[in-house]
Amino acid sequence: MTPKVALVMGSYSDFPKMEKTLAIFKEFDISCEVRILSAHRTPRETAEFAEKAHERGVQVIIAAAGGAAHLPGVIAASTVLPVIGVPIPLQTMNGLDSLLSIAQMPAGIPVCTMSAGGGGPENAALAAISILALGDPTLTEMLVTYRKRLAAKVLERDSALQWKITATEVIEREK
Ligand code: RP5
Repeated sequence: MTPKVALVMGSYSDFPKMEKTLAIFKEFDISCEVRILSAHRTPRETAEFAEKAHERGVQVIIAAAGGAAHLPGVIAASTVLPVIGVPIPLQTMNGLDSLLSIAQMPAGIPVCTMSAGGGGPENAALAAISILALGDPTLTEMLVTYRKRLAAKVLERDSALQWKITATEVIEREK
């Protein structure tokens, strides 16, 4: 069966930064088609991929690129599937170039843009899963559980911090 999500990267050099996206898909037991296609170096193959994605059964496309990051926009130009763009920070401008290249799309051709660096790669997977979850109650449940786990981790750290502050105060008082 064809995977319902596709992850496309502009270069193999983007792959290490996008492994977190694949880890989230693995956690949710979602298989993902993974490709390297460049808007500039392989424009024909990129357009062909985007044009045929729908008929292959792909429902959401994640496109990651850095620098003059046209890949998500070029893919979005050739499909009406939702496209989630992930700006990859390169050394020169720390991701601002990639972020603006992906986010500043002209009206009519949307690209849902994630953050450059930080949680961008993970959030791309979670956003794709939210879209798939519209027609899949099991995925909705899994997303709810995922959020509960995140909240539990924060509250656990909060308790640990409160305990540490109290302990430090007691030690200071008894000095
Ligand atoms: C972009 O150019 C790619 O997405 C990558 O982030 C950047 C640099 O590519 P390489 O020169 O490392 O192949 O198209």
